[in-house]
Amino acid sequence: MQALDWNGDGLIDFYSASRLYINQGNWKFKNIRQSVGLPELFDEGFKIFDYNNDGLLDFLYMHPNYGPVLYVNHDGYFSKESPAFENGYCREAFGLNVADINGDSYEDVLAGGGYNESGGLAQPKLFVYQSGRYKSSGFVDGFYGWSDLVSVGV
Ligand SMILES: [Ca+2]
Ligand SMILES: [Ca+2]
Ligand SMILES: [Ca+2]
Repeated sequence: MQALDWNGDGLIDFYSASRLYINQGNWKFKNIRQSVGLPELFDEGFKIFDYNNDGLLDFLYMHPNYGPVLYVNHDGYFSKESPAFENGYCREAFGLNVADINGDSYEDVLAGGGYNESGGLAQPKLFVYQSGRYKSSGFVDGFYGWSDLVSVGV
């Protein structure tokens, strides 16, 4: 679950379990997921943030078999950006988070481990933002672990 002011009206909205709830005041919330083009999905973690710094919040989720999947916000409607991740292979990977690791003002993505293509335990992956895409980085190296062993200060 993530709480944020989706529409900038000063009231906190939230996303949880494929539902984007807009706060209408007086403790009333309306799910607008379908009307903004976001899919109904099973995720292993997600993050809503402005990936391309255009002022519109975008949606990133961890597909348990395919790795991170990005939906880009185009004037309030989302379209799947594919493939936005270089070497994004993940299987049974759990969890992701974003932080600007290299200080270029664009959020980078840290994805949990899971398994690699040969069936062994995968290292957590760091994807660094570069010109609208994410490039896999060797920054995270030398240990194996599940996503709950990884923490990024945000
Ligand atoms: Ca709001
Ligand atoms: Ca954006
Ligand atoms: Ca960055």
